[in-house]
Amino acid sequence: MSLEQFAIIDTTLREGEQFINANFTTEQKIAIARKLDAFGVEYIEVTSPCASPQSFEDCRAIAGLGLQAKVLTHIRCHMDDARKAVQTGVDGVNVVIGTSAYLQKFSHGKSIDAIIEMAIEVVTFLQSHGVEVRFSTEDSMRSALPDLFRVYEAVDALGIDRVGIADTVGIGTPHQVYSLVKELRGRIEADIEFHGHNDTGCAIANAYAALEGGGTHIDTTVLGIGERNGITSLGGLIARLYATDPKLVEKYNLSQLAELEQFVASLVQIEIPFNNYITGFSAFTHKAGLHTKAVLNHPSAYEALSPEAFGLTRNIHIAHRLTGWNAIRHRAQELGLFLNDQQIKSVTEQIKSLSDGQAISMDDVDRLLLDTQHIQPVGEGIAWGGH
Ligand code: HCA
Ligand code: CU
Repeated sequence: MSLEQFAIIDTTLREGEQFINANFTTEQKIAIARKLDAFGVEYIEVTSPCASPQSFEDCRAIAGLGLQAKVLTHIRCHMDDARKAVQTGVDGVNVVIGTSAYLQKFSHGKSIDAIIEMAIEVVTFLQSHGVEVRFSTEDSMRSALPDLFRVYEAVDALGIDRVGIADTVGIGTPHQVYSLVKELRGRIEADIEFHGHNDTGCAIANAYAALEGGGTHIDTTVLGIGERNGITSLGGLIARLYATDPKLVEKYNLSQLAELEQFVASLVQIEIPFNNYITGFSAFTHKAGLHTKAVLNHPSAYEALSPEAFGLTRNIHIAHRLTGWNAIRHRAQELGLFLNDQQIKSVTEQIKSLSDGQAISMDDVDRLLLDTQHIQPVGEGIAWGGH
């Protein structure tokens, strides 16, 4: 039943800071945190206080903002880090250590037994400071299952709040993520968080599969920014959930998504991609005649998501050779013109021929319609309005 109960942990201020162009000032971090809070994410994760002196101060500043969202920081499984984390005033601490053979060998050199020993010490220490605690296994999808379960079961036995599965290199498929979460759900009591990278384009699908398998918390960033090509995007997850059932995301202020994304995009100097979920510039543009006809009759005919729900509008694109006469008739009505079907069809043919040779604009379409109106014989048409 996690689809009904999930929470979003937005990590734009931690994973997002690992995006190549991210170099947020304190003021920018605070502005992002406030916008995320206004959007309604349940958690905001910020960079480790151990990363740099300013990171420590920023973590403290954000923890002290009095946001609705809980503020988490993210640390290595190390007592020095844990001691620093509890000095920042955060609500919770996300602890991580690699469990795959790659990371055991090339990152920290620790055995699974040693990892469990450190985990117990760090988690117990954090619990004694009254913060929410999560323990995650970095590179989970390439870790041996018996190792993963041993680690998760050891921290679960401590009464930990949450464990995390991290698809650190974005290699998992939805089916694999679903199976892993499902199996884990049957073994432990704690909540289950999923953090998925997007190297192979599955980050949103994997996050959704995690929820279907019984996961409770999903990591996102605004526009999916993060290390390499990033993780599950906040807007993408929202789109996926909205399409399943708008009620699942009614707890969020959906009309603020576009502004939040614009803000972060400008800070990290990127354009919002044309094919972005919800806010891409063509996300609600309908073009082919077959589509525009049905959308004008009933938008859901070709829309899984309603632009209005996100404070956006749809665009009916008709100035091209794939256009259809129903959409041209609709445009004539918008212009206050009354043309009969034969005239509309004739204008449609003219638009198609014209745009076979060159790109044409909406002005060209309007001019053809207006010209047709002017040449029609007296008594055959009624002008509805000025133009
Ligand atoms: C990283 C760490 C992490 C941590 C995820 C988590 C990952 O590689 O920078 O804490 O669950 O992707 O493994 O972002
Ligand atoms: Cu990550």
